[in-house]
Amino acid sequence: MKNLDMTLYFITDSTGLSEEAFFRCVEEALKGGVTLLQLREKDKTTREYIALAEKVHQLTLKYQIPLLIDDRIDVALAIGAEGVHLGQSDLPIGMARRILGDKMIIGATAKTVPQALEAYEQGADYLGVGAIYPTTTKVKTILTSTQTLDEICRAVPIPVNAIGGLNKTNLQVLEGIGIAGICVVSAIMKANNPQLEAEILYQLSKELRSNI
Ligand code: TZP
Ligand code: MG
Repeated sequence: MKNLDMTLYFITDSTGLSEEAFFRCVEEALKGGVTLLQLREKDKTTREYIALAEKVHQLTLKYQIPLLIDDRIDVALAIGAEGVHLGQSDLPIGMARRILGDKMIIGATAKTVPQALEAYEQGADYLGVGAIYPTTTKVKTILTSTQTLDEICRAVPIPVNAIGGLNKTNLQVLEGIGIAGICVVSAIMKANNPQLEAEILYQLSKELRSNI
């Protein structure tokens, strides 16, 4: 198993932001202590995705945080990212593992126990499970109950992160569930002070884990 700090997993979304504002937010989040970062772009061409990923990678390397690329193993390989995150409609985890080898991080989305078991058996390093709450981030998703989240945590030995509509005011529903951490997009991307928000979320996520 890889030694991943999943405490605060930040997923970026550049929608509606200038490049300057986007990078300011990403760097502030890194300063605030996010422990893993995913670049998630849905509307970029491959060249645009690569150009942005290379710049984000310079920042994540500076803060020594793994960079994962959403959906695109070609982009991850091209820029030398630390890993990828794959959804249920993306390349199957087993195929991605064969292409990427053992060292690269592969994360998978799972919304049910069977999906979680399959992703684990095919070589996923961690799971993202949600949406726990409705989300304003552009995503095709359905809600996952905290009961299912709990069952998934018990079913697989790899780290499981909760995702979807999470922010500093609503993490109580995760208490007592064996998650490794939380994933957030808008809580940090839309914060007035992304660094402070990341600091707060990091502490809250750590407290959640210590109370399991
Ligand atoms: N997968 C399930 S919910 C979600 C993804 C990518 C988006 C989460 O975004 P936010 O802004 O933290 O609700
Ligand atoms: Mg995806």
